[in-house]
Amino acid sequence: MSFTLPPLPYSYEALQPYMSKETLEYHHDKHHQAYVTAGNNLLKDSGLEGKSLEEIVKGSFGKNAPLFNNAGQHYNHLHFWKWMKPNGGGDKMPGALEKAIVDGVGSIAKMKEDFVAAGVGQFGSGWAWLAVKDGRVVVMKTPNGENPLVHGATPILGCDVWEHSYYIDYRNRRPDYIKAFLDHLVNWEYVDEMFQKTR
Ligand code: MN3
Repeated sequence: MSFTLPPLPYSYEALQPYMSKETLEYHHDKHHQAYVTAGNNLLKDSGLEGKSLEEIVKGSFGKNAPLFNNAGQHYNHLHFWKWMKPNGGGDKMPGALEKAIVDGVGSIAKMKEDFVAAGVGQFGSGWAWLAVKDGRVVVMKTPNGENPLVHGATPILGCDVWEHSYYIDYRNRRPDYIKAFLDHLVNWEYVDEMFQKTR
């Protein structure tokens, strides 16, 4: 396979005022494109050509750092665009997903609190996650391009906390960015779609 950059599933203005057109132009067109371009170059002669993206992410982790960083970020961003939608966020979500979050984390409010704390507590660049591990929904954080796939879990929601994801709109206010992501941007139907695949 080779990596390709799909268009955003909404317009560049669609997530305003919580994520600006300028942020999406830089983040999607420049940053994600750079992971795709570098990933394709690094995939050549890596021994992982012909594998699925998930297999490349898992197969390069701890073995081929340059390829892992770019393939991991390609995976993360492919889903990140779909984990958001206009008029998203809030507490209204499919019932089975809500129940699994309550069972795993305690309550929706606790999940949001833990998710913000994970993103704020990730020193430097990385991601905050909801993931399914051993059949339970958990909150995780990872540095740089890592994701739950390489820690024995399946991601169902991720928030990019690299500065390129929020600095234009929020400057250094990372907590405000993550709260806005949860309250106004999350596409819970897509989270549920990924959750259902773990059942
Ligand atoms: Mn990013």
